Amino acid sequence: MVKTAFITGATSGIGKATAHLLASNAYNLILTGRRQERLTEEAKAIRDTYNTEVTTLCFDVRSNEEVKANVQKLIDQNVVIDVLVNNAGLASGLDKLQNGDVEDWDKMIDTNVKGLLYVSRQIIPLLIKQGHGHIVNIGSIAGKEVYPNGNVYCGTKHMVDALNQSMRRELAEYGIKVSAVNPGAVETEFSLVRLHGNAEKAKKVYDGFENLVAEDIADAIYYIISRPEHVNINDMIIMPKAQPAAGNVIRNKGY
Ligand code: NDP
Ligand code: 8X3
Repeated sequence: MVKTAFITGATSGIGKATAHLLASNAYNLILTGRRQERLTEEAKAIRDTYNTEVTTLCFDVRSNEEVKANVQKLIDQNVVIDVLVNNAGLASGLDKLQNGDVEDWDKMIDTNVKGLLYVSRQIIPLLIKQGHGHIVNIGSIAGKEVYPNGNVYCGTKHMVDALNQSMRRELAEYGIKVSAVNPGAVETEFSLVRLHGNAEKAKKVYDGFENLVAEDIADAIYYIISRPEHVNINDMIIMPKAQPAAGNVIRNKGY
């Protein structure tokens, strides 16, 4: 039986790598993000390479109306969703709280917390109706620890951690599995976005140590969803060898 995965934030980084890995393992995909041209390009590349079905939905997870309208399209087509990867997210700014930009805070809270809630609110009833499904929430080491200047981003990811635990407790009785992956530093577009497009500064975040790559996290997500049905991986923390804790990177040691 071919399975279908719904991945938010599939236009870049972890979401994109997960889309490719799942397609290579015969999953059909529903890929979402705000950049339609990237979705179109990626869908074509995946179909051409893996011969799997790809649906793209272009919407902003911060808009409950857009989320509802797009999930409704799937409901109208009686689509079965086996896996939901709640991945869309971002950091915006890296300032001390007293210097923080309220627009940055709103972006992070609206995307990482409210966006994840809006998507989950629409998809969970489908999974309950189906009587099966697996939700993988992408948290962060920033949801387990905090570090200076991480304040609001860390707060949003602590909320993802809490929601992950809540969902698992609420959904087990419906046969739905809930897991989280919490990575440390992964080189994606994450730092470029966090540093408001400053590519030079973003590159420096990964200087002098071997960061994780998006494929490392995709690999963990695939591991989680490919366990036998009676096994659930509740929570995973994945760090670069050179990052023993949040905000703590050992540089220039050759690893
Ligand atoms: P990228 O910036 O490379 O990818 C982020 C993805 O999220 C993009 O596809 C983007 O798509 C999507 N996205 C962002 N905002 C919205 C929105 N409002 N509506 C819809 N989609 C949105 O970063 P990563 O791949 O690194 O990040 C993925 C997840 O991993 C995030 O939740 C992040 O917090 C988490 N994470 C990242 C780590 C890292 O070090 N990179 C470490 C720990 C966790 P588009 O712009 O097209 O909308
Ligand atoms: C991203 C990882 O350590 O930059 O969630 O907060 S970190």
